[in-house]
Amino acid sequence: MYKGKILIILCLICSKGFANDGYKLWLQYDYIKNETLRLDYQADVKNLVHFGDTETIKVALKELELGFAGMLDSNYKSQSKSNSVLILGNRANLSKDITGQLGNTFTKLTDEGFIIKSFTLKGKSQIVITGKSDVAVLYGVYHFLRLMQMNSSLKNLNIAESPKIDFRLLNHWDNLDRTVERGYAGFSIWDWHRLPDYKDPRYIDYARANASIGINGTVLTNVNANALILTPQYLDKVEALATIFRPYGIKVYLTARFSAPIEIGGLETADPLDAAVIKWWKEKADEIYAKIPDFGGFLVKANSEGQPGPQNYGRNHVDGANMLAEALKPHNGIVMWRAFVYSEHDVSDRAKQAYSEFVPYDGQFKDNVIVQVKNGAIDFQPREPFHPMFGAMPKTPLMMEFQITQEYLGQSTHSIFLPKQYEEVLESDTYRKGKGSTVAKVIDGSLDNKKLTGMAGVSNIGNDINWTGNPMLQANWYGFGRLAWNPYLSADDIADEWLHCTFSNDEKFIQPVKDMMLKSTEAVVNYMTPLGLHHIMATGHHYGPGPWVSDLSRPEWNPVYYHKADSLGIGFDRTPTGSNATAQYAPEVATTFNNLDNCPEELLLWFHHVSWAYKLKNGNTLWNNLALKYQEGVDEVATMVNTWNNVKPYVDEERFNDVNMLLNIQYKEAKWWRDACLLYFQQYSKQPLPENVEKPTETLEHFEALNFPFAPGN
Ligand code: BDP
Repeated sequence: MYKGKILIILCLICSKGFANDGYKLWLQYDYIKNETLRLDYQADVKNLVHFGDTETIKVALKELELGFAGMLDSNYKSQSKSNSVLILGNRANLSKDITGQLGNTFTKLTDEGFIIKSFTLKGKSQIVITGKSDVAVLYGVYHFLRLMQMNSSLKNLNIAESPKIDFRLLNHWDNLDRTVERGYAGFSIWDWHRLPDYKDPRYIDYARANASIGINGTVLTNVNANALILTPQYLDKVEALATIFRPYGIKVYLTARFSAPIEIGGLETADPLDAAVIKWWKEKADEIYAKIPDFGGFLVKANSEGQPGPQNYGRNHVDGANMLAEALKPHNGIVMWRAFVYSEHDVSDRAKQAYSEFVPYDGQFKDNVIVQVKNGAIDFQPREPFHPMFGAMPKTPLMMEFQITQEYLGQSTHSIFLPKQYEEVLESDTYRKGKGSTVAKVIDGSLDNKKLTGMAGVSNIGNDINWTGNPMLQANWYGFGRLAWNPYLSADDIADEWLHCTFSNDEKFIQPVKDMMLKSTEAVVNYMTPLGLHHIMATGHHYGPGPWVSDLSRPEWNPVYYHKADSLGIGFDRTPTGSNATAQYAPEVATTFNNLDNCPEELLLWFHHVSWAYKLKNGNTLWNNLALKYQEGVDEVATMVNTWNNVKPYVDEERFNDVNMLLNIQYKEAKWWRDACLLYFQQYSKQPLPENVEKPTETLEHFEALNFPFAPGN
């Protein structure tokens, strides 16, 4: 009996199928099987010396120990005869001998930038990991561990890296009752009720994961804010989280509900020019900073989708943002004021409204305000052209808001590699100062020499054991962090890093899965919204197709508003003959979008109402091509399912099965999207499906009748 049990346990440990629930994310620190490499690493890191004893340095040491324990033999120290030294410490604590080896590298670094350098000193080979601050050292440590996880050489290292963006933030749309707006990975990880006394160890793992990719801030609460978070009872809870995150270089931020002075302050107004309101926010800021001296600041959604704001009092965004900025200024806090605004009272094209409202204010915001702009002008669609505001506010710091959670992208069921989408946006050229004025250069401040720079990602994290509800979607959290650190990284390199650190170093696994990830983004666009279609999702929860929806109270909430399909054709005319939204772009960009023949085909129906018979570059009519694109998307998912099956030998059983089941759902749902959309649009095109497009097995009525009352995240 006893022997039998041991045998079973041994079998479990030895078999490929040893469970991995994905909790460890990209910090797996798997044992390095290549013996030569492992012995080399053991020699390189045998003697670890550190300078400084702050909480951050302790955390860095602990992480190294954890990494070494996993990747190397546990008794490697006694086995190795090496006298090489691995040195860790902030520049201020290093000896002159060591800093002397680093030349003038420090002058090029920001406070968060790190150096990893090999040299020989007093006959010993040494590697130093350093920077101007302890957090920089921690970032260097994570980079070093990543090199090991990727089985890269540790010889002749000479790395110096600073983040190109200052504020690298997750935005949690988490409510105080632990539901997560647009969250598909369970409930919020913030256990508000049991905070501040119960400190879930998961908070530390959250901080480790973020620090490992350079994320340095987290907005804890939903943009649709609850004023209660600003009451003393909740601020104590926030303080507990801030204290846990501090050693990891992560600051906390909160969403500020504009009407808080009324709701929790007992005032009669929240008018930003009212003296009592100004005083209330100043005192609130002082109160927060007394508890949390490094509090980051406020994120504000005002006068958007029913949220209160300065316009309720006849004031404007500048009045509102600057009033809060004044309150935070003495404490070095910032205001991130969101530009996601559109109104049912404004009959102009929704895509134009944020630009119209904000661009006239360029240069009027205080210097601790940064305007946070979504990547596109509508709302986190599978594909959007870049937001025209990025090319139009040279005197205002603009922060990018990407969505990591997949509100419009199959939620946590569909595998899509979002860095590919982010890369496309960041590489887009605004032409504001001629060719090469990319969105990345706007965001990192280099185009107009801006002082505040930032990138936010709406988090896909919940309390699911694997954090993101789908192991493949951890890559989007990872990739967001890496791009916030360096918006010029390629999606390809990010996928490569993530796969090595998360799954395996075996190229037989890496190559096919990387290929699958890189193609997944286009696949999703194709089976949901090809050729520039957008916002044709079902109502409310946005789960599944709903191009037929036309009866919602606000016109711009209806899919028919966006696709405008009729007997003549399909698409939203945003050229001068239509809404003229293209006029918000630089002339070079507008000309390209305006011209039916030059407009990138993947954005065709975003900018043009095109006849069903219009011939695309490949000679197909629009109708046929649309149908073929839907089919292409479905076929790509079939390939994804196949690819994943083929790499089974390289993946632990638990994550293999998880991803496998999810990919099969994605395949089923891709077909659902294709069939529902094509049947609906066919009513207008009145043409048969081209050959090679599978015929739907259900009717349009069937799809229209589907109902998901409890779809998550709504
Ligand atoms: C929309 C979401 C809504 C958010 C809003 C926002 O549907 O839940 O509150 O964006 O970004 O995409 O404020």
